[in-house]
Amino acid sequence: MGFPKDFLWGVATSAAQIEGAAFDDGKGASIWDVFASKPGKTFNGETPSRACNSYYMFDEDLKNLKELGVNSYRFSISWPRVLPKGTGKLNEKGMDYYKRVINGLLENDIIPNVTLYHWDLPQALEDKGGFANRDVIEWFGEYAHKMFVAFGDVVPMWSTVNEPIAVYVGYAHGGFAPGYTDEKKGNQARHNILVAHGNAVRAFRAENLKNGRIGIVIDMWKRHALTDSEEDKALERDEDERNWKFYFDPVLKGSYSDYILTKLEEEGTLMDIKPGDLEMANEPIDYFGLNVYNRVVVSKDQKAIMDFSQGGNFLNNRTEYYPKAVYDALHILKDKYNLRIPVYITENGTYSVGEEKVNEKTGMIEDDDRIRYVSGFFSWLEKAIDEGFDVRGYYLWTLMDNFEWSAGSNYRFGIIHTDFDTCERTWKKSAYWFRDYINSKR
Ligand code: IFM
Repeated sequence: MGFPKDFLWGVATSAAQIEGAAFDDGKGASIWDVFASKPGKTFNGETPSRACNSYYMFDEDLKNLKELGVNSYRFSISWPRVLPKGTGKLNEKGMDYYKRVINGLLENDIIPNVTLYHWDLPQALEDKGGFANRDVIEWFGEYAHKMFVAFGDVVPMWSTVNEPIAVYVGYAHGGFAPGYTDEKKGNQARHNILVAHGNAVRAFRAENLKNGRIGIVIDMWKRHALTDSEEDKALERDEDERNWKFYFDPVLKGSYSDYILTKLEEEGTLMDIKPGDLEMANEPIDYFGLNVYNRVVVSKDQKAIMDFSQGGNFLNNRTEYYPKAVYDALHILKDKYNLRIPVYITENGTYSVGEEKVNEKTGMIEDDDRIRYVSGFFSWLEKAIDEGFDVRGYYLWTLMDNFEWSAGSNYRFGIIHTDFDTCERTWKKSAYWFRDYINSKR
């Protein structure tokens, strides 16, 4: 069996990470433009103002997509580029850019898979409370509606939100924009984004788009207790609940677990949940977008964790080589959530810290670690498909090295190298490998 012939093979990116042109052609500031410009927030103070300059270099990116042979490209629309104030009047120049991207893809038989929200809230809305303000449910609904009206007849795949956990990191931990460290605000923000997701799904249904499908993208970093001790098992449960289950439960079951509600109540950080919120978050979707990179091994015993992370099966970046993460995640979706809709792996990949070395003989970046990781992942994915899991596509993160949020240009996830001085793109060994791999599966 193996991968079906009509499987979607793609690469994924996001607007703030690649576009640049942060203040051009009427674009409004995003929370990342503002956050990154504050001292100490990102690697070397880098900002998304130029990133990969894809706003001006999309033709070259399209050429790379064609040469890779992908049949789908996952990218996001920058909310402040099309609605500089977050609501109200559309910015036609911003809309023209996405028309060009979508038409370019369609003319080359590459299916556009559009994410509405990949972390770049208009600062104008943040000034009104951002995701911590319930009005975001309506703001997001309005933005989504406008995009469905404009592009719904030509874009067949949509996702509302990419990794809702990012708003929690931004409001509760401060590592991401907008940079608050307020646990209660973080919980409210992550609840509100899930309700906003459901509101966007309703806006999509209202358009009655015959050929379009909509889903959400959520990441799973399954915790694994290092030992069988009661303490480690309790830690595994607690971290699972606070991390991925917080999002999976409302979206797929329409509820939060008693465990998390009790914990947050005890901690005094429980969010306000209004009647109807959970029904909205649980609005039926057409597919599930699963981002899966790795598992996280946990233990109360920090020394044991240190010993574990110095063990054998690790990549050069010191992350564990555990490609079975995808198989585990698919099992959870089937066994614990009884998922009956198709799954797309909407992100997976790995990174180098700093520049990868060019092999002097071949003149190429030989990123064998990335090839090892992704090919291991494909083996587990193929096994799952052979066992009957309905997985219909895979998007590698990412097309090219880009603005990796707080880590700026220091974490390089691309299969294509970006020179951040010149914005020149150069294929790494993994790009050739990926091209050949996906072509061999057709
Ligand atoms: O770069 C990010 C992306 O924006 C969301 N998912 C994880 C990627 C790698 O960290």
